[in-house]
Amino acid sequence: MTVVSMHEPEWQALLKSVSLKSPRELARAISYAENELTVQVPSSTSASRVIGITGSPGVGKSTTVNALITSLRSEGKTIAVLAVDPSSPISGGALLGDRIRLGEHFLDPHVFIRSIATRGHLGGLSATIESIINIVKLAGFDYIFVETVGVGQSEVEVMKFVETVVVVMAPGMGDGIQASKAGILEIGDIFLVNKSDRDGAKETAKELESSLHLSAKPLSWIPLVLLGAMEKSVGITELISAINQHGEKSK
Ligand SMILES: Nc1nc2c(ncn2[C@@H]2O[C@H](COP(=O)(O)OP(=O)(O)OP(=O)(O)O)[C@@H](O)[C@H]2O)c(=O)[nH]1
Ligand SMILES: [Mg+2]
Repeated sequence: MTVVSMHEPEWQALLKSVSLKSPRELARAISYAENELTVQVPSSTSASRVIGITGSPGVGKSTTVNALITSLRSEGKTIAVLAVDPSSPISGGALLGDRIRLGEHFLDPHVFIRSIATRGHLGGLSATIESIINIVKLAGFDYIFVETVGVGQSEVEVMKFVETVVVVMAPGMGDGIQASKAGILEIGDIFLVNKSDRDGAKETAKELESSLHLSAKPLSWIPLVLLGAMEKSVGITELISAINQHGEKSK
């Protein structure tokens, strides 16, 4: 998509028109922010909950987001999903089709799904993500999920802009060791050991709990470790309640 440069009044008008009912304007504003590193977006006072979902490739982050959407939609909540891949310069559609398994929700007008192309400008990623989250907040969704792949430094950067960080892990992937290296243990508010239908999930959860215990600081929030099988929505109620509980605590 070619993004034409905008004058300030035009940009302000576009921001004003961003709402739940105008996905087109929302998409346009996001594209603009993706391309213009210096856009100014007023930080919103909206009540949207912003939740980061991170973890190694293939652990089930998108499956988790999918299960969250299904459950929250049944409560009438509105949801936006931003899928960020800091390591990949691939843009838009292809990435989205590949990475997000949210097919059934694409046609739901109360669910906004967007892949964020970072076009390799690592330095600008944080600022861009912050602007984009603020734009989506202006639209007033109940929940905004930010999915980012991997457990490296750039994911840690992205997670600075969310209120609640859910780290997804899976049994038998050596996630515990990787996590402690990348500082994921420090940023996680909730740890979901997914694929509990597979061997080793309980052990992974136990290992994780002891690593968290070792690195424990005096905290106002003690990170929660949950087990789940998101493909079958097993543990989804507990996950949503943990997310909401963390939101209450951080007010
Ligand atoms: N056995 C089992 N498999 C699962 C579960 N949840 C997800 N999977 C499978 O794990 C694979 C990866 O799931 P995704 O949700 O795409 O994982 P992801 O973390 O979003 O992957 P990337 O975005 O590529 O990093 C898929 O084949 C899923 O079907 C689960 O609860 N149990
Ligand atoms: Mg994914």
